[in-house]
Order: sequence, then C-alpha cells, then structure tokens
Amino acid sequence: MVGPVDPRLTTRVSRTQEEQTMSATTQYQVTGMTCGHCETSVREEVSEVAGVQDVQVSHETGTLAVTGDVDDAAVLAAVTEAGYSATRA
Ligand SMILES: [Cu+2]
Repeated sequence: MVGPVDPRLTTRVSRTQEEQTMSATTQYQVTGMTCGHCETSVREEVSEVAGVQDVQVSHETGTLAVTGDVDDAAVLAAVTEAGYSATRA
C-alpha cells in the first residue's frame, strides 16, 4: 500500500534545491598569508560571517572563495579581524 505523495513535502524539497543552486561563490584576493595556519585563521573568521555556507582558502594563490549569500564588507572585515587584508577579486 503506497499512499499519495504529500504535495507540501514535494514543494519544500524543490525549494531547498533552488536555494542551493542560487547560492553564489564570491572570490577575494588575500595578502599576507604564508602557511596553513594563516589559511585556518582566515577560514575560521570568515566562517562566522552570517550567511556563509562554505569557505575555501589557499595561501599559495592568496585566494579566498566564499559560498553563500554574504555581505562583502562583512567578509572583508572578517579577514582584517584575522590579521590579513583582502580585496574582492
Ligand atoms: Cu601562516
């Protein structure tokens, strides 16, 4: 016995998928990072910014990629808080 699928559930699932598709990734250039500890410092600070879903940092390329619906100024302030300086790439 299989009952009909609850239409409310179907709607909720598709809306969640849409939100995930829409979350943008913003690229930044970070100066001053020299090792993995620097990456960790930046990642931890930026992770605390409201709306951040994922953070990718590389000290080798000096790049920071932030996924989520975030405020640029808040991301830049978080990098400053970690002790580095960033600009939007
Ligand atoms: Cu370091």
